[in-house]
Amino acid sequence: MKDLWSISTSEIAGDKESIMRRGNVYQIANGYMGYRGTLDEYGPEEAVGITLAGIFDRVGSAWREPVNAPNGGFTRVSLDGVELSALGGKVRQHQQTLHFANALFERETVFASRAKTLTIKSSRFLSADIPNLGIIAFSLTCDKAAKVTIRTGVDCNVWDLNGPHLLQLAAEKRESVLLVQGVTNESSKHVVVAEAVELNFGAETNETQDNRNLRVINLRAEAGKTYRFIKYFAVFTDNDPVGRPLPEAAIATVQQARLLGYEVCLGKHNAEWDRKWERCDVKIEGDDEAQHALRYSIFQLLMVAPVKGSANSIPARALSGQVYKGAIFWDTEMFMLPFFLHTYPEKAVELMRYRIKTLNGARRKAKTEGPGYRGAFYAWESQETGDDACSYFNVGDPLNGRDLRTHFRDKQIHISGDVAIAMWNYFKLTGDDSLLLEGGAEVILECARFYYSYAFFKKEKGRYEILDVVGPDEYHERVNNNAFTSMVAKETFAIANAAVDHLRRNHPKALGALLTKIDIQGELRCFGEAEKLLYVPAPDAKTGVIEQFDGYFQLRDATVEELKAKMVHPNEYLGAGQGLAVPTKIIKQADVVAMLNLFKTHFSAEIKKANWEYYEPLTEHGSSLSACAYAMVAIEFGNLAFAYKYFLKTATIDLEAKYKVYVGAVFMGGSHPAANGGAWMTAVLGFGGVEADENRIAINPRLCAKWKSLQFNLAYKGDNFRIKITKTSVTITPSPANPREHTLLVAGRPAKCSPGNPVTIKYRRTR
Ligand code: IFM
Repeated sequence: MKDLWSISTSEIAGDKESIMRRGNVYQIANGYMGYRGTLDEYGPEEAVGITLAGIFDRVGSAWREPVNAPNGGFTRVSLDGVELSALGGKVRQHQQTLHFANALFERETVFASRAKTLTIKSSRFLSADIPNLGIIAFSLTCDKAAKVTIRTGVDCNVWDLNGPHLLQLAAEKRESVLLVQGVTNESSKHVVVAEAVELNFGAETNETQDNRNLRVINLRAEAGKTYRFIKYFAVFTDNDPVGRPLPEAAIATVQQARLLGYEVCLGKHNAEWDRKWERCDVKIEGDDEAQHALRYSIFQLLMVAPVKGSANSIPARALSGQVYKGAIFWDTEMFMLPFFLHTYPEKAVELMRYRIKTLNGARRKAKTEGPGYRGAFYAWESQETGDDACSYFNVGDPLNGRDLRTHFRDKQIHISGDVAIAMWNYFKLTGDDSLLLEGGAEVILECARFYYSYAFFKKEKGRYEILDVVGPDEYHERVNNNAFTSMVAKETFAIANAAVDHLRRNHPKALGALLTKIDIQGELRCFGEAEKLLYVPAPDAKTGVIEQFDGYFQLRDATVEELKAKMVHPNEYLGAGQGLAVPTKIIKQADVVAMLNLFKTHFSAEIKKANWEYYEPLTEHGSSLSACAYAMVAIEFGNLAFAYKYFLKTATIDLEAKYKVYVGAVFMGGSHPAANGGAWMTAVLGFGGVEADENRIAINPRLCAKWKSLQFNLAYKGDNFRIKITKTSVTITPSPANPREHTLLVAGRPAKCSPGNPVTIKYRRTR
């Protein structure tokens, strides 16, 4: 039977591409850093990476990217003078496992050399309790007496796409702790790694060569005896508010951990993970494949969720490396946030604080990006300051190496509305308006201000239009009246008006101060008018189909297969100036369908069906965000079989690791947290039929054929509920700690839920 809490393999990934994919699939992370799923003895060639959240660097004119820390987890062993590596052709047996329950990576490898075997075992975790800390238990056993040398310590030869990022690297040993310090090239931020061991065998010397700070332990290993040691490493940077020199903080962290010992540290780490799963696990009865893939997806999100107080967000490739510049896209607000909002609001608040922290960057972008733009134009690819990391030439042509002009940065303006909607959803679902007062309302108003400065009033039509944009379908650039973008802009005006109303009623003083601070009083009236008069393409009266943008219906008919057959390079980009998709109706990803999903209560099931049927055959699904949007809309009109197929596609994206790793000439390989969030959304909001707003939670279940039951937790306005859905009933168990009664709507019927008392409501499947 499949273990639903782990993944495992006995194969060694040998070629570059497989090593890269394996490193993503088996990564561990704790929000502060991600450690790729590579083996202890690997180096930069095998893309070992300890990628740090929220610290970026740029070398020359190359793309700015997150910094990888020196590898404090490095260990390499020699047997009778022969250095062992899983890639060295001496492996007799290998097994590696990643445990979802506590993000523990284990490997066991048996090497055979000169008639002797040596078994290496290691278990590694990044502490969920102390974010700067990583711990590895390492052991080796020889079947015959042998001379063994262990080199363990900190390897500064880090994998970089556009590095090197750390300059002035200095290595030393303070008492028994190895220390490495460096500064980033662009903004001189310090990065410090300390390593301590708990080791009581062999003779130890120190070796600082080849850019490594190592202990060399020589021992005469006895036959059959196991030699075990524990490594503790800590990473600190100038982003950590430690209030003392970073080396001191790093040394103290590893020394304290060593004092506590492996078991105690692991126990604390496990306790944190138990709490995460207690709140966030989803149980599917009757479908192990779906259960496993969904759990892996949730696991990925939990691992990379920002550390408390960091105001960091989650990059589009999470912490799986420097890919995609470690940048934060709309992926976070639209695809990951719902999971955190519904299960783990303490993480959602960090994601939203990140947008408050980067508001000034968004203001700078508005000022510099276009004529007369005002307010907040959020970065398409956002890093630590909120200035845009997206280049005007963001895709390379794999045929000739030339840069292609793309308009992701300057025209994909829906990003600001995505942020505003997310900010408002945080308030609606948590009931907590403190974030609005902390800067959230300012974000919303500045986003509305941006759209007002961008919108064009067509006198002859008496309406505002949003012109010259790129919607989610990036294959068609600079289009007018893109339905998704216009709808998001309209909603932003509505939210701005609602936020002002809320503050006026509840925090009039704070509202007054905010309006004065950003000098926006005079514009509020305009937002009201824009909310009413902003044009959004409507469903066609006959067909119900919404035109994706002006003129879309006039584009050439084509099929995805036809375009693919015309490609002259496997990584060819289908958009930008001359892309094959540009003159055709072929779209990159859900666009109108993404809108129908985001604004699901605005449209009937018939409209959803009509648009889904029209657009799905025209969609390349060239982005990992696409499948879940199509799955969720399919559920809305009852195509559960399709939805299930696309749910699996989304949920297994990183398990199967078969996604494309090049967009044009640009390497994009890494994990896909937005798809992970999409898997959760499809299961809980889609099949579970959960729909929460500021007034209530409604549950309209549409379980797919295979699922006997679906169980999950919901956090709502500070209270918690456990929900179990079967094919005929919904059982709601409100937490006994809830301070009040709630009324949930189950298949349209009110269910009174008082603290601690389970309620079961029978329902009939309508589709
Ligand atoms: O944000 C997405 C975009 O919509 C399509 N290309 C990939 C980006 C990051 O996932």
